[in-house]
Amino acid sequence: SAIDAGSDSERDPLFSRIPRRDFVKAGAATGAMASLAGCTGMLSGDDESTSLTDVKTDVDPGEHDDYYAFLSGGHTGEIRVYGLPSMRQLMRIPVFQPESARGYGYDDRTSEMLEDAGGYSWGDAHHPRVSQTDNDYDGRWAFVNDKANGRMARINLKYFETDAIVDIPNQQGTHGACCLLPDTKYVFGVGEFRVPMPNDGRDLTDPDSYTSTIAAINPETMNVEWEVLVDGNMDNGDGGKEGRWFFATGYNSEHAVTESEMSSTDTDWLKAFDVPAIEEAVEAGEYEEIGGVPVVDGTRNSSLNEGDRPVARYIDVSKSPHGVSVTPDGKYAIASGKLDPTATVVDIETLAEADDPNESIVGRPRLGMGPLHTAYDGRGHAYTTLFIDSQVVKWDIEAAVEAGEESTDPVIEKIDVHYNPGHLIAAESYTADPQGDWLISLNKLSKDRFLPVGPMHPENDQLIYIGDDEEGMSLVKDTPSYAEPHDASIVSADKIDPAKVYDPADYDEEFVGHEDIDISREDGRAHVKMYSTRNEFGFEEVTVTEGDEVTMTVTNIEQTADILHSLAIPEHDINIKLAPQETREVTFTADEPGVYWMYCAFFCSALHLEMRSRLIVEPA
Ligand code: CUK
Ligand code: CUA
Repeated sequence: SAIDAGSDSERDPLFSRIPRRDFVKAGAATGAMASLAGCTGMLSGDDESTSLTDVKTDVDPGEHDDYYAFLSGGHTGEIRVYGLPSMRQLMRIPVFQPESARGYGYDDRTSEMLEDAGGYSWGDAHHPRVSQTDNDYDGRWAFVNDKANGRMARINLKYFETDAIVDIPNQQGTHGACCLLPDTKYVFGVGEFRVPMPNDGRDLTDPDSYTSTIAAINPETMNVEWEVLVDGNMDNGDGGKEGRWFFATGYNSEHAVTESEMSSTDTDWLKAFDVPAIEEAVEAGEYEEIGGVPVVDGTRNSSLNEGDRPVARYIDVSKSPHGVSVTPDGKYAIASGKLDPTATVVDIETLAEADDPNESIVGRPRLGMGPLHTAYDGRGHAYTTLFIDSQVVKWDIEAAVEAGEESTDPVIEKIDVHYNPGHLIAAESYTADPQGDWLISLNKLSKDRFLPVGPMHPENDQLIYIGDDEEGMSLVKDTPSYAEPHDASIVSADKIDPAKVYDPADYDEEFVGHEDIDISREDGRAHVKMYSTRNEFGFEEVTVTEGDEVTMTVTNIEQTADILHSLAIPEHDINIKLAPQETREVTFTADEPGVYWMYCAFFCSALHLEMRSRLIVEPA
């Protein structure tokens, strides 16, 4: 291994295998750069005053950004929407966790959705991927995985809200998430943690028989169509551009359960799944049904991996590879070394014919310490985060293929980031036609870059301009962010068309207009239908009886964009957000007699404070 473990006192808490002194960078990049082969003085590090006169990095008041960036929120469970290049946070979209400003998890529809998806109160959102048609963003959906509870969620980009979550059978920890292109036929959930299959009490102490799966999810129905069992843990994934191959990195080919055993061998696998071959196996009934899903055996010794059309190919790469991404032209899959200073370039086209999939390895650029994730500018360059070096390295993909073997020659330039980057993402990097202007480095540590706010620091998302190959990369912005973005997708603003108000036809709830207000009560159930508008609810008081199960159906009848109301009910743990033309329903038990002032929590007008109504609960 290229990495030696230091003594305990030197170890960094985030990356315990690395002596701390090796990766805390002091000054500018200049010193670190001097030793780089292929470096031609185009370093931003030695010239902090790099002119960006031609580049508009700021967005004036009242102006719009050029891009939407969808950042995952890690274990906050949400998605954040930024504008680029301003890096302003435009919106937060709760996904796996209840959130009161959106009334997400408080009304009947969203609380039932969260309940049906396992009833967990949190998730670990890592990889937001936006749906594509013909290898370009179509603005329909974003998908994101839950690494904690083995789930995949779908966000509707008309309303910027989560509209479906699937609890993936047989997966405990869905890590990688991505789409099979060109047309998002499937969303793949890459299972990380190996568990007994099914995990029902069998094989508890026999780790060798644990397995993990990839799951193919239909983006329209969010049903899991099939899964594939594999050897080893899986990590990140990316789909080919041509609809055939899907790639997943993995570690723990040892099938161990401790860290030291998991990294004892020198190689692990990049797995290449042949999607049509898997579909044929499913079609032919060559699967076992586990957890209600057809599961195809893709382990190394499976009979489905014999013959000339194996369902899964195991490519040997240096130990514990982390990120994998397919180049915009669809030619290569590039896996990053993590514990090894190289990346592995796999020629996708030759995979189908190769007798030994290792023959498809065509390049191994030596990039630096701790390579994690790779993004693209569409001009033949790759950008890889170096977690340990705290840098982003720009390198030439074809030069890596020409070099063939391990080489530093493809490296063009490195830039310091602050500090310890995980993912990075370039504008439209996941499409066939990246924009090549902006890149965000999602740095796990900010250390001293911001005002101190206690022992928990923000992370630092840094904006880097990559549009000028002569001048090189330029760091233009630091953005503190709350724990803990892992990945992002950056989409041109004109490819997304959000609704300004709700279309009642898109949801099941019954629209309650001025004429439709009603209170009915039958068999201990009360149904209240009312509207909300500036500055009143449909009823000034609502009377029910102690013990009633009360359903309130409430519509915001405003036609005006941006006039939101809510219905907050004290002591009943209820706050439902109501955007213009939106109807929501909430059901609760009126279990304590008394008077409860229902009010509107959005500041909707000068008389917002007076927008209220009484819930009167009479003793039974
Ligand atoms: S993983 Cu977190 S930095 Cu979940 Cu994509 Cu690499
Ligand atoms: Cu409606 Cu405040």
